[in-house]
Amino acid sequence: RPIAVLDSGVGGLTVVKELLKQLPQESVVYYGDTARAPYGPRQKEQVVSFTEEIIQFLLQYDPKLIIIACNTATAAALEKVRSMLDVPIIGVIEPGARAALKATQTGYIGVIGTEGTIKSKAYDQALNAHAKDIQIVTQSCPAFVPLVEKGEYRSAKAYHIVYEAIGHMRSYPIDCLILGCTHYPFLAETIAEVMGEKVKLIHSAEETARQVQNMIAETMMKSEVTVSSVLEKNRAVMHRFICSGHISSFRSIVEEWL
Ligand code: DGN
Repeated sequence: RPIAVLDSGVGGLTVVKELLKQLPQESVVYYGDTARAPYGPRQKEQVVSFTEEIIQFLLQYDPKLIIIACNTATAAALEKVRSMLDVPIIGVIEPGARAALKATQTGYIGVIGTEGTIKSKAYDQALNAHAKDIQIVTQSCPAFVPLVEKGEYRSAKAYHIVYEAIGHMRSYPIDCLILGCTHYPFLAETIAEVMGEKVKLIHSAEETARQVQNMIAETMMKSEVTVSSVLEKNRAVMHRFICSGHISSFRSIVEEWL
């Protein structure tokens, strides 16, 4: 049974990349809603209904676990869809928040994401659920996703745009900055240059894959070795990538990023 991953477009491939690295024995089925991306500026109700639709579609692959690999969709829809499903489902917000809480020493955590994610306050809630004395500084960065999709990660223009958006965050004693959007890991070097070396960047994708690894290990420990699990272990690993928009640009991004 594969791990199903969904995203508004190509950004969730950063989570797939981590899964392939950390869990090479697992099959993945990925759905990128490229025809309707970006989700960032959309109304919450619309993001919820798109997410529900995609999950219904992915259930035909009988996934062992579903990952909403999009911060905007996690913020809008995770709670609702979780209550409707028997399959375990996780988002990318909780793992990122947990990693930041573990890493911070000053108690000041920065969060950057799309307008939808920042407006939802989902990271604030996830951080405050575990620690009350944390100071959270948030900033939406609508210019970052288009920058990444144009392949501008390290240019002077990229530095200027990143500086304009988050340079002011340096006036707080932030020691952790959550990259709360699937696309931002591509800008990590530029973001690090702007924020300075004392700020640790938290990659939600990496943390999410780690949580999946723990969940799978736990289930394996709980279940006895049955004939079907032995058979499953011996099955070939297969990855499937599906998108709602044009296949050619999606295919070339999958090939380039993975
Ligand atoms: N995947 C989205 C996110 O992580 O918030 C970014 C792309 C978008 O839909 N704006």
